[in-house]
Amino acid sequence: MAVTVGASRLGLGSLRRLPAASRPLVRPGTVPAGVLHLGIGAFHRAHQAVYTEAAVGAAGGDWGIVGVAPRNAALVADLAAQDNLFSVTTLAADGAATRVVGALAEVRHAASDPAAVVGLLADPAIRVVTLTVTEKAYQLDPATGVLRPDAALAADLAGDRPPATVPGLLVRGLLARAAADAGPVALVSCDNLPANGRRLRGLVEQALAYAGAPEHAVGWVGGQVSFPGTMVDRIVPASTAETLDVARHALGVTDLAAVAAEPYAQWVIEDDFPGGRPAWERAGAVLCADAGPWERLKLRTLNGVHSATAYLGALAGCETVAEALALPYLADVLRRLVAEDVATSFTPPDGIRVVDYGEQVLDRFGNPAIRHRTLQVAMDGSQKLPQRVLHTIADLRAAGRPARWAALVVAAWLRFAQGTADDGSPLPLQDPLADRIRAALAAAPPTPAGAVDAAFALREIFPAELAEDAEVRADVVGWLTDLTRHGVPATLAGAR
Ligand code: CS2
Repeated sequence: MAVTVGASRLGLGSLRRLPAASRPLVRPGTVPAGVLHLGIGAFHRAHQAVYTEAAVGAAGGDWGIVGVAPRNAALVADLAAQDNLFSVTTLAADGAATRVVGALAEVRHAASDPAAVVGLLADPAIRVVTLTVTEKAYQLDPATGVLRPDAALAADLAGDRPPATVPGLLVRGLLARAAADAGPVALVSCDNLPANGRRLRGLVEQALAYAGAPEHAVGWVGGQVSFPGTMVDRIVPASTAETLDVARHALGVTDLAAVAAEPYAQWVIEDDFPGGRPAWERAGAVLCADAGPWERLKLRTLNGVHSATAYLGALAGCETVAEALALPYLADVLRRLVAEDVATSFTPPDGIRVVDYGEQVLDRFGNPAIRHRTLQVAMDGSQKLPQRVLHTIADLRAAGRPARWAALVVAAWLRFAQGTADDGSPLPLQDPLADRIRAALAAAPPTPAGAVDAAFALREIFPAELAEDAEVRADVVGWLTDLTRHGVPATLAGAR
């Protein structure tokens, strides 16, 4: 007899019917809010929400999360209809496990209700604000760290409308918090940027100045707000219909906010929380004084190799990262990128060998259960290349060393940005600078050297020092010539 499962929806009412191993670690709805999170995408739900739930489960505390979606109204509606519950499916190569997470106390939609978010930022109960808002939200010149607001942020900071951007919300919220003297708070960037804490501080301080904030408010922020840096890590692809199917199968109810992730997770956090924090160390996070070495390790190795795999894989017609890794010779080339370029470009955290870390990264990328699309990782390349690849090149060149493998990644990005895969099919350039990049390439002479010179002239991406380095230029032109003439497989085969 056919039984229909999954007709009902995940929510408080269906918790009792879940398999015991799939139930939340805390009683949902009973933990008062203490954390405000901006950007409740898949990554937050499978990372900070999981850590925070485990911390509260182990050590208690009023650290429920108020989750804010800047734009995605459907996600807010889906979560609200599920009493703020969602599931995380952990996908190991040899099986999956699904658990409902009870970390969210509330959800909000910033675009339709900015006043609620501003109110929360000024609420004394909120003592930690975490952010996953992607690289492009920070709007700082990568070379100088100077705020370069786009039109939307400039309008927010001019103050003649309700804030529509994340920095705009932060500024308005902090001004309200200062006016209410609502107690100290930590603003915690969980985005994949180097020195993300310092960057967020730079953004907030400059945005306050730009907005003409009164001196006492600026002083209050200076004394009451901390900006701990963090390194976050877990591979969490965008959810698909298949993700929801797997969750429904495991739970017996429908979860429209389900996410799936790899088993591995890491969180390194600078311990600077003037208003207190969840006991994240009880959930396996590392609390330390300086997350910098961990950030460099992760951004240059994991993310650098990820981007390399994504661009080369997409050009070769591979849909997923795991599929791309199986391209002949790609893993060999990535190993040389790690051993010869990445590992020699910086000093890793004590006790870590970059080459071993790189092997672990390749293992994680090869997980066949994770269907991470190359095009997802390829997105926003202009915002990712600096910390993932260009800093490696800059440090190697400053030490007088070559950066040949890192130059291959730049060439692969450039060929991707030119818009056609090896088989001639179109590749989408999803990037905040897409128009600038396309225009520069369209105006360039139709040769690899012409394309490299045009790209290197984009100061928002390539600092002058790197762009004027003849050896780097020659390496990138060489690789781009190979990729253009022979395609990815032959380039990799010839590269060994
Ligand atoms: C990826 C990251 O999409 C990307 O650019 O490189 O999201 C990556 O999966 C995470 O940083 C892993 O922690």
